[in-house]
Amino acid sequence: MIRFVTGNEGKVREARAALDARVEQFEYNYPEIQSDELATIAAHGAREASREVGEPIMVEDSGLFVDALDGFPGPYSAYVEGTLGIERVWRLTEPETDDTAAFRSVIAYCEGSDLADAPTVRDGDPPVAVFEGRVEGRIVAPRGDGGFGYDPIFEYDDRTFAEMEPEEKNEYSHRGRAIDAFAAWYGADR
Ligand code: ITT
Repeated sequence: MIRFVTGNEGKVREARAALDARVEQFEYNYPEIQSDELATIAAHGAREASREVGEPIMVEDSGLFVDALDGFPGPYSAYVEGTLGIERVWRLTEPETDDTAAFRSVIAYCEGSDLADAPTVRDGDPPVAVFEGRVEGRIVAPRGDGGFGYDPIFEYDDRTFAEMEPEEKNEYSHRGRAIDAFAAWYGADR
């Protein structure tokens, strides 16, 4: 059983859809460091949480990167969602000619022991394996009431993520892709 340390139930629903019952939500409010790099934030969070929660453990850090806004809100997406709100992020983008954006996700996983067979490992104590996923789309006026967070303003192939069923969003989404990369390494037999 992997403990997914997050306060975000939307993330847990999506991880479960891809990894079955092998994921259990664990709420532990670890201090999130500030960095421009999602992998640095996620790896640091996994180390902090593993000391408190034990292992195996998974932390995910994600964000929306709007091209016309030079990647804003990026690693600050949760803060901006809570302060400006998603509609104002759409309004900031609306006057721009370029409406493209990407969601990015980094999963950090540690189980205490050596992870040398993982494709990307951040050395440290304990070592942390990281898996990344990314999806490109467009920022649009809010539509749909599924999903969570910025889903209503992120359009992929003519529909927003909030207009898709969770399984369908998982097929295309940054988190779905990061989880697939993780699952391909983690395997079915643990
Ligand atoms: P934890 O840190 O507890 O896991 P969080 O929601 O604070 O939960 P992050 O720090 O990783 O997560 O912030 C990610 C932000 O990006 C947050 O505002 C999310 O709503 C948003 N986000 C991430 N993935 C998303 C997705 O698939 N759809 C919509 N918004 C997403």
